[in-house]
Amino acid sequence: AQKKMGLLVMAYGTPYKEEDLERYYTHIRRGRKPSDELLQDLRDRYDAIGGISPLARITDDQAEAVKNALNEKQDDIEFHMYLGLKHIEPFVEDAVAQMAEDGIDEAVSIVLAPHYSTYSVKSYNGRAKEEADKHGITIRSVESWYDAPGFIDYWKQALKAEYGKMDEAEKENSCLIVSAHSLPMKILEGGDPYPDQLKKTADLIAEAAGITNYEIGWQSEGNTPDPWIGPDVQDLTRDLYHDKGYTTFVYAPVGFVSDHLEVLYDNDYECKVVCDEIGAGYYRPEMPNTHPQFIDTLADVVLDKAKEQ
Ligand code: FEC
Repeated sequence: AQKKMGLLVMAYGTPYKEEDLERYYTHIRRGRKPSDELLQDLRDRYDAIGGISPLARITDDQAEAVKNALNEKQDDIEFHMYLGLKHIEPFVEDAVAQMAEDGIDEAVSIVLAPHYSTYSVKSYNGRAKEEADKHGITIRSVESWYDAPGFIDYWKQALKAEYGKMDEAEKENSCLIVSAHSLPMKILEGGDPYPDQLKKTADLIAEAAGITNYEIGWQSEGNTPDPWIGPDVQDLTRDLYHDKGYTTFVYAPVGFVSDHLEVLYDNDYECKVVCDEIGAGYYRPEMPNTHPQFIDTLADVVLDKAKEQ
């Protein structure tokens, strides 16, 4: 008989409608209500990308697609998918409690973010485990998949498509900026692997795509007094233009996997504004979303974890 296993897919979450904005933002700020000014600023950014973020639908589609890919590629395990979000319902805890109700006692979890950090993946996994322990569920957690061959190959193809739009002169004067969400510098004190993993992804995709001009950048840093990991992608763009004379920039926000605010606004608006100001070309490859190769890669990563003894 097929073994029944839970598949816990965890992701950031996004407001479903305008009214959700304040409680969502409050949750991100660990319970501290944002000021009217901060809230308005966030509302303006969502408005600039056309209202609420497409993230909710994309996350649902990704999770469903990974489950389908898993159930199609093998017959030993029947995967039942549960979506657990970090900052809005269904919360990670809701998903695990639902698993328990459905009689699932074993699960594999994966976060829809490639790089491990104490701030992100560790906190998702910790929340899942804490709830699972209450119900006697065993969860094996995928910790990172930033170097999965299919993930690197996805970006190679996506980059080739972008560079294919350029003429030779443009290509020669172009620089690839590979980025992830910035985090407070204090994570580095504990030896967090996040920056090294981003560098590894950058090296692998640049090598695969045959790109020699590339730099690491950080984006979307929060509105707090702490210092955040840099260089910020906008500052980096200006510096590279002034110091190295690049006139075309290609942004690969590989720390994210979907079209959402942090890409559609922070890259496609904010970085584009900088490029327009200095008269440089702006390119941003398509995000993985539900690209079949990307989904298949996540399914493989989950399956490896499911089969670990
Ligand atoms: O709705 C959407 O389309 C956007 C969803 C969204 C994603 C995302 C990914 C990550 N974040 C990470 C860390 C932080 C830290 C803070 C922070 C703040 C925000 C705010 C919004 C927001 N994040 Fe986010 N993030 C998304 C949305 N994030 C909105 C609040 C306004 C702002 O600062 O822009 C700072 C918290 C604080 O103030 O104390 C830290 C990390 C990721 C990538 C990993 C993951 O997806 O889990 C890390 C998507």
